[in-house]
Order: sequence, then structure tokens, then C-alpha cells
Amino acid sequence: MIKVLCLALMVCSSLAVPLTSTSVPHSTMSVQNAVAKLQQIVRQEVAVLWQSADTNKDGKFTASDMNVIFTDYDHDNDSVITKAEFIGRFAHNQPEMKTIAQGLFLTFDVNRDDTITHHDLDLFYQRMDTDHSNNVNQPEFTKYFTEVMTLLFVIQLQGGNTPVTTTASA
Ligand SMILES: [Ca+2]
Ligand SMILES: [Ca+2]
Ligand SMILES: [Ca+2]
Repeated sequence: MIKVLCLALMVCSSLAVPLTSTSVPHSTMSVQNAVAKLQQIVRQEVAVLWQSADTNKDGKFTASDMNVIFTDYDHDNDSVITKAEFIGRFAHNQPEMKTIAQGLFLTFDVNRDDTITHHDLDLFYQRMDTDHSNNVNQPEFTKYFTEVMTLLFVIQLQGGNTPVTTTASA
């Protein structure tokens, strides 16, 4: 699991380098602005995610929160979240979020069988619970999703045709 995250971070940094060095050749200031803007967008998106993830507002992301979200996304109630269900719910009225939604789907589909089940979420929860306390708090959640969302927004900025998708079909 850690390997996957490291890989994501490596992809992220390898994408970020050409992005900053080629897009703005003569002004380090605007590179800094672009990076600051990206960081700000990511911070906002992660804050929104946290708000919707901590469904009972107790400052922790627990199994009970995950069940509430699972039920919400499992539109036809068959205990499986398909890609269509996930993207339809996440990018509802926001087609510009479709790439992000696809990337998040792949993040949650830990065993890469094209559906999200409770089994995936158990695995995913262990990934986020970096101190292994069986409890995901806001700092753990924020750290995890800041990494994931930064990667996804960089991919989206680069045209949306994601290396993540390629990995998934391999
Ligand atoms: Ca909670
Ligand atoms: Ca379903
Ligand atoms: Ca799965």
C-alpha cells in the first residue's frame, strides 16, 4: 500500500517538474503563483472533502462515516459502487470534476476490480491510518488527501488523460 502512495508521489513530482519548468520559462514569480494557486485549490477541496467525510462531525473519520458515505454513493443499493455510480455522484453538476472523480475512484478501488466494495474501503482505511491507531483523525485524512488531490489536479491541468487510468487497465 505504501508502495502505491510512494509511486503516486513520484509520479506527482515527476509531473510537477516539467510543468513548472516548461510552462513559465522567464518568471519564477508566476511559477510560484501557479504553485500557490494549486495548493490553495487543493486545500479547499480537501477541506470540503473532510466536511463531507466526517458525517457525524465528531472530528474523526470512522467506519460509521464510511458506511454513511457508501450508502450515499451506492445508488442502486446493491452493496457495490460502480464507476458510473461514483462519478455520477461525485461530479454531479460539475463536469470539470470528472477527471478528479475518475482518479478518486481508482484511489478507492484498492484491489482494482473496477468496483468499490466494503473490502476496498477497509484496505483504504488502513492506508490512511498511518499511525495504526484504528482511527483516522483530521490530520491523517488531510495529509492523505492533500497528496492524492495534488496528484489529481496536476493530472487534470495536464489535460486529464491520466497515467492513473493506464495503470488501472494494466
Ligand atoms: Ca466522524
Ligand atoms: Ca451500486
Ligand atoms: Ca474493488
